[in-house]
Amino acid sequence: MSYPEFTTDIFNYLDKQTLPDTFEAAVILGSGLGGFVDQIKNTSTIPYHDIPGMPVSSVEGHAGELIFGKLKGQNVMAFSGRFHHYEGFPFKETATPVYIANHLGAKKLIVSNAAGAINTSFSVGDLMVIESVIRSNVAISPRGNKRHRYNHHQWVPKVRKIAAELGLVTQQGTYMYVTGPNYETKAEIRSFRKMGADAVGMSTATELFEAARLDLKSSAISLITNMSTGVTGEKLDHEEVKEAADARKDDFAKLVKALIEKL
Ligand code: CYT
Repeated sequence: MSYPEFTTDIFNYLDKQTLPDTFEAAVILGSGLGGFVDQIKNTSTIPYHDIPGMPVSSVEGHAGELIFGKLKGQNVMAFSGRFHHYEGFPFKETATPVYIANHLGAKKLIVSNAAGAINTSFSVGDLMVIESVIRSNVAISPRGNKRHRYNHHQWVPKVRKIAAELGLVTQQGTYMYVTGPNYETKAEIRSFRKMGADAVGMSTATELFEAARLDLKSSAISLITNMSTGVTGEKLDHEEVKEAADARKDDFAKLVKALIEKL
């Protein structure tokens, strides 16, 4: 298995902790979706800043935590707080949770994010299962691989079936990755729509890319927290993103729980 060098210290530290040999799933929690960890039982929490070599987030109040515990009797780990390229992390560091998940024996990875809708038939609060990814910055691969591959798309029909069984309606679509940190311009959104994108966000692409490289089965869900710039003519703000995430957090938790069990 090949991991970037900075993971050595992280793995050494985690290998000294008393942890299960395998985990049914690892979950990366997007903006406003951190409340999911309340679902996990018998938790033990490691703050990111206790882990030597772990990237340290610059965003105030978002130091981040790695949570281990049980969900429906199965071992899970959750990353509350991820690493965005716009915070200054090199792309390979934005995939740190993926390296950790794979190293600690996670059988699958569930990635979530808050995203803006480009597709005008979407609504705030929709859950979009990510089918494919467009990278506004095609240099996001941390390792300079010529070939790109993903595996999350394989699981889209199954994810949507699991959601439907819970009575949850989902969208399916293409996630446009932008580096951020600022929201997109109206013209950018218009051009992304022409390119075939359904939602836009500033995370997830590198994580999915690296999961596939490590043969870690992955699936990704966007929570539509706002219509993207120019769709409604209203101004975007971070509060709106948080409110939308809050309103759907129970359904999101229900879906992730079912995916951990059934995917
Ligand atoms: N919304 C979001 N763009 C948006 O419009 N959550 C990320 C990026």
